[in-house]
Amino acid sequence: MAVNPQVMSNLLKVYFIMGSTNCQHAPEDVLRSAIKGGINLFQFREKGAGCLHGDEKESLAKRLQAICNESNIPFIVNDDIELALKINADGVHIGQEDEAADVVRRRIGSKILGVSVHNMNEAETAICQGADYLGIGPIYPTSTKNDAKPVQGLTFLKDLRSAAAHVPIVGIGGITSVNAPPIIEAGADGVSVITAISHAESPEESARQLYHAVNSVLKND
Ligand code: TZP
Ligand code: MG
Repeated sequence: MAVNPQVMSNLLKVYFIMGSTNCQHAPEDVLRSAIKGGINLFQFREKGAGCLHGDEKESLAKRLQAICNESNIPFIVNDDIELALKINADGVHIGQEDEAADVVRRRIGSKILGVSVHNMNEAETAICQGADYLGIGPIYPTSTKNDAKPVQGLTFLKDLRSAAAHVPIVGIGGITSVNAPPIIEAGADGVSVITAISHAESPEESARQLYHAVNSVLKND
């Protein structure tokens, strides 16, 4: 763990994830709009048919990182540790198919480390190996990730929260401002979304609604 868990929990409230293939307009414009609406954290996830590689990928990463920096939004890179180190990103997010979390932790030092987990075993391992937060999902059906695991609903999230009272947890998969509240009630610190913001007519308005949906539950704690 490199980041104070309370600080991490606050960053997870509205966690926007995207890459060029998720956007119907210029990714820079989508990100600027989402930041205006109140996102707390951003992950660059350049994946899927037609995604950028090499210099083009790095160039987009740097442009999006610069936009995040202007607003003090931490910039996380999905999977690509080399890129994260090269551009000095604030952190990385890895899945179970990527390098082991302890190896990644040694490579990135005190940067933020997020790990996707699907069961208690994976969660315990990720925490022991230095994860700052755990990603849980897909909570609801999603068509954004074609190799997504089966929909989990809220059961694992609730079990994980009971077992680990203070571990920062974020839900992912098919989340909108309408279905976000039960995820926070089940114990997540926040929600991560791709389509709900990237395809919204107004990413700003969508991010604002997600922020209110999450905070309306947290305030009642
Ligand atoms: N991991 C599990 S579901 C998912 C990822 C990356 C996709 C989430 O995208 P959306 O559009 O918010 O459902
Ligand atoms: Mg991965």
